Amino acid sequence: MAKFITLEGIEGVGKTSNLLYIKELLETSGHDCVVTREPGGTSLGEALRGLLLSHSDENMSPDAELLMMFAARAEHLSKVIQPALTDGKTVLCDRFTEATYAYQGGGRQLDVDKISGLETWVQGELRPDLTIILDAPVEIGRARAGSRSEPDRIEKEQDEFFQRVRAAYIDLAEKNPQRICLVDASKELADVQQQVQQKLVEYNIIS
Ligand code: T5A
Repeated sequence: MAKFITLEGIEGVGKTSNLLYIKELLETSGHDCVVTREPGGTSLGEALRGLLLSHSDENMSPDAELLMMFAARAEHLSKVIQPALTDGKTVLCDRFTEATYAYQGGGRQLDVDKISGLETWVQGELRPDLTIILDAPVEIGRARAGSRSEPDRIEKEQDEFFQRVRAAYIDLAEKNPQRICLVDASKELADVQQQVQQKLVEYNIIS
């Protein structure tokens, strides 16, 4: 029964709004769920998240950013994700390595081989059973996210950065259709939730 499910997308596209809904669907189907997030999910990971997202004017080097994402991930896998899966629990994670391919690979334009090397080192063979990418045009995500607090360090990037992030996500879904899918998140929340439910059925996570 244990499954590893991740939720992805550009800023403001509705991950937080859909996370609880997915958890409820999973629990109704008998999954014992652990909900977590990246960067974060452990005390070290949350401390790294604070450094990664803090309102700093310092120009963090892209390599340092990449390595911190994977440092947080190594801790998260060892302390939370692997133990939960071993225990038969389903892990529902707000962002994971596909975010690194999209943000550090697409957005920052880092060499994808660096990312896949770290992915193999930190994760071995482990990949999510299903990654749902909530996809919407950058303007929509920006407008939704903009109604909240002051932007964090990554949210301060220009639209072109997020266009590259979105394109990288779409590319990941096209290249890995057996475990990564896109949902049209530009629609109303009820419609998005219906699409999400269909994907969970289609990928045999719930019946
Ligand atoms: N990061 C992360 C990397 O660069 N590399 C990595 O490897 C990893 C793991 C993390 C940041 O770190 C980066 C990516 C991120 O920049 P985060 O908190 O996970 O940050 O991500 P954010 O994208 O900042 O999360 P947000 O909270 O901004 O976006 P959500 O969760 O997608 O959006 P949500 O649900 O809060 O919705 C935003 C607003 O829109 C409304 C909601 O009510 C809310 O007001 N809304 C809708 N309105 C209309 N129609 C719909 N369908 C709606 N859905 C939501």
